[in-house]
Amino acid sequence: MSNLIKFFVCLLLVYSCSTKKEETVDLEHSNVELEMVADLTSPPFVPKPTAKRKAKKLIVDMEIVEKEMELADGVNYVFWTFGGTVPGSFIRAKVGDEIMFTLKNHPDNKLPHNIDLHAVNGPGGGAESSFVAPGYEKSFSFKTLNPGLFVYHCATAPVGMHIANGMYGLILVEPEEGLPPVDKEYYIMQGDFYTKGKTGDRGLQPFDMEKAMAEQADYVVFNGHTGSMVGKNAITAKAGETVRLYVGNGGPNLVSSFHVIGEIFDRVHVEGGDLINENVQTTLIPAGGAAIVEFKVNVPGSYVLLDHSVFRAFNKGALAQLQVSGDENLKVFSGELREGIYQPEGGTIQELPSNNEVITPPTAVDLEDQLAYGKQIYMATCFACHQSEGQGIENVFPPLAAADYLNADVDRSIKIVLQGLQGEITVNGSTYNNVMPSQRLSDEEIANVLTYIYHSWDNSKARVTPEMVAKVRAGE
Ligand code: HEC
Ligand SMILES: [Cu+2]
Repeated sequence: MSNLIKFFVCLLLVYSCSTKKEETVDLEHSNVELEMVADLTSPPFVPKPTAKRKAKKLIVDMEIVEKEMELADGVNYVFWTFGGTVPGSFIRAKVGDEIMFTLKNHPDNKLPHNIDLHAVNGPGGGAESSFVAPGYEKSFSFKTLNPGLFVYHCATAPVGMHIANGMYGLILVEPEEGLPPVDKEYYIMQGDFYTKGKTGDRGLQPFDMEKAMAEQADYVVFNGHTGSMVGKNAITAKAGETVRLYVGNGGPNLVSSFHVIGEIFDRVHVEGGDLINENVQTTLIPAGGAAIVEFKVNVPGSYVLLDHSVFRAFNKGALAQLQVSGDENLKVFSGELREGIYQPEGGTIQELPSNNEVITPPTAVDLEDQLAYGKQIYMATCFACHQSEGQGIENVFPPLAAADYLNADVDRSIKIVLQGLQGEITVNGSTYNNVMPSQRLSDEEIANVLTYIYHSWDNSKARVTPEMVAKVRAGE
């Protein structure tokens, strides 16, 4: 009997011990919880609500990736991205969070970048602390003082070019009590794109600085692609559900007149802030701004999201679909449903033969070969910045046409292509202080492209051989 009592006492002890242990484990656990790794999502998805959690140290790890992706059907573009997507990964924080931000620049990237978050109170929005070269990472921290939906973007010169190439995204700072729960949440961001070719021209399209400066967009798209949320990629909801859209506008130039055909926004957080407007048809989203729109979908069907500057929607790509399933509600809507009224008109999809210039670097046997191969490399690599006739762009990219700086020193030009260039230089009497990335080209390719440049546009007709490049590469 007493043995049995002992046994029970023991059992109780063990039990209380173990519960105690659990308690201490729990405490430790909640200490760890004070630091939390942020869940980052790709568009059109957003991370889980912060709900009622307390403010924390929030660790955000983001990697910049420069990569070729499709911009429209048959049209490719080299995007510069935060996290591999356009727009970049969605960050969801809470007011009072201390964000420990680490920005990594992938070693295969060609350019330095940084990040300016509009949610930051501090110089440059983080841009100065986060400037990072390929292969490096930078960390900085900031406290989220204001709730709201904020844009982040790269702010490395030329800033417009970095943004035009897709370097923007959204960070949501939820109020202390969180946002009211809804059934569906999505992440949408508009951006305007400028290509060398016309809207719809196939193949790999380089960025066009002149069109960007003239604000003549070839494409205006949601989430980096004309079809990002169309057809099988449409975002979805069920009839009767509440939908919240986090809508940003990366620009670089255009303002968005955001509208959903067949819906009225029950609530709009105007400009992403605290001001709430109700029963809104179209909300204006500035470049570098955002809005939170909320509505209840009452009846099933296909709802088109667009920039109501309609040529952008139907001819340049700023069009997406919300597909709502469920039962009819004839009290709310009983019109005849016809499919295919609002479809993109295909201005962006032209049946042109693909003239994607492939650069296979054959060995040049004579000057004529060198000029031909050199031109291909120029058009694929240097042209985006130095322009088609080597004329450059005032204050941003120096000219290579009749350029005193270029003609003064051939070895120096080789070195610039091999290693890149930054710091102030003077070309034909104008100063430039910018960054040229090093170019990943072979000795032969560098010899050809420089020979082509020296033989074009009133330059000195110097001839560059692969041996000369090899010597400079070896540091001789
Ligand atoms: C991303 C833009 C960019 C690309 C691509 C680029 N450059 Fe440059 N380049 C620049 C910038 C910016 C400068 C000036 C840097 C400075 O201010 O220090 C420059 C300077 C130069 C210079 C010296 C200044 C002059 O006018 O003579 C040469 C030579 C040059 N680049 C050649 C090339 C060649 C050849 C290519 C292609 C293989 C190329 N660049 C690709 C941006 C670029
Ligand atoms: Cu950048």
